[in-house]
Amino acid sequence: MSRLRWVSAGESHGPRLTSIVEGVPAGLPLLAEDIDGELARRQKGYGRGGRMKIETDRVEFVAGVRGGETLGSPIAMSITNRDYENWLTRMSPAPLPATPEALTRPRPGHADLAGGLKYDRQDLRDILERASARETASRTAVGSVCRKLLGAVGIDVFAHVVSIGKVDAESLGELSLGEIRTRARASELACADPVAEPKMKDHIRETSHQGDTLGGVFEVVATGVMPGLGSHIQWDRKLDGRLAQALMSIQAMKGVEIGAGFGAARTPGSEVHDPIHYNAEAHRFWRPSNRAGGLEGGITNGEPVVCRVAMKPIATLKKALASVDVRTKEAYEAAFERSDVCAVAAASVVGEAMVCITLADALLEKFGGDSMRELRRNVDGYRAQLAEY
Ligand code: EPS
Repeated sequence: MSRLRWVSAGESHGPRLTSIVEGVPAGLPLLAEDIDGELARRQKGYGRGGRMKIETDRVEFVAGVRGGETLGSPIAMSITNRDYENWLTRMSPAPLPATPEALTRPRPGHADLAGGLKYDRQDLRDILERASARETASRTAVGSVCRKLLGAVGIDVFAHVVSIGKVDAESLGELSLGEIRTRARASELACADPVAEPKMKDHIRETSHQGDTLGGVFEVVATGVMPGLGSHIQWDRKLDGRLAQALMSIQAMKGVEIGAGFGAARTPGSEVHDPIHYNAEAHRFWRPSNRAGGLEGGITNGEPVVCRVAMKPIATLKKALASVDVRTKEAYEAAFERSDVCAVAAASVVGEAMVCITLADALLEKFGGDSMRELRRNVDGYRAQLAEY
């Protein structure tokens, strides 16, 4: 039922990243700046490695946008890998020297070995180049287009980091979602708790000195979402399942929770489900709590959509783990490549992008729209219908 199709191509140290998104209505105002701002957010964050000093990601529209507006045709975008010029002898599409230096010691936790076995490659660079989280720049670009579309109908998506390693953000319960958003945007770690943030930084610094890496958990929140996106009628139309798939597909993610998530399994039902009230003046139903995370039966219920995502520590370690050379079968320590120590803040921006893409798809599925005028009219009509329900 997908109304939005997108695909990306590009290796981490290849010439560029390319993405194509099809299904965006005509007449959506869209500027390169809209996307570049999000690309820059993804590149920031305390704990990133040397690569981010090389790259300054900028999008170039190659198709689908004219005069600052979408045409309704596929939108193609390109982001240059500035690092490519340092990798010409190793990454050129033309035949490489007879004995290019091969990466033959798979790094535990990466796609190296599983991908090498599957694709029958013994130079594991052939796998890691595409498995790399550099690809998330493409996701962010596509997500920014979707963010603009959602913004046009009053939906906003933001993320904040709730833990790094063993340091948790606390006392967020007192804050409104708007305050959490503002504080997270101002934080180098996308963390809304100003007490926890320096502790998280210390934790990252100490872990880095030990040659180790850290994961964490971020939460993505969508506000302004109308009830009725997704559907209970078929397994693959349930929006909670689609969000989980989209978020889990981000490199290094190991868990996704919606609303109370795993906590709900340890709590009696009377403390998990959200009572229903009606505001006659506003002609709308409302809930005093949102433990469902805005989704019941795979359908949005009008409350904010809340997803939490667990990221494992980055797998490239200075403190290398045991591995085996795939050519000689001798035991070795895994190869070390330049890497980040902690990329949870960056991953939270990618999480926003994946939620934007999934919600935009569900929005177009419900409301259709070849043009923005048509989409807006359909959304307005539905909102009027809800008020009369
Ligand atoms: C990554 C390894 C590092 C990160 C990279 C993801 O790159 P390099 O191997 O060039 O040092 O910087 O992330 C990005 C390039 C990016 O744009 O986020 C990996 O192995 O996944």
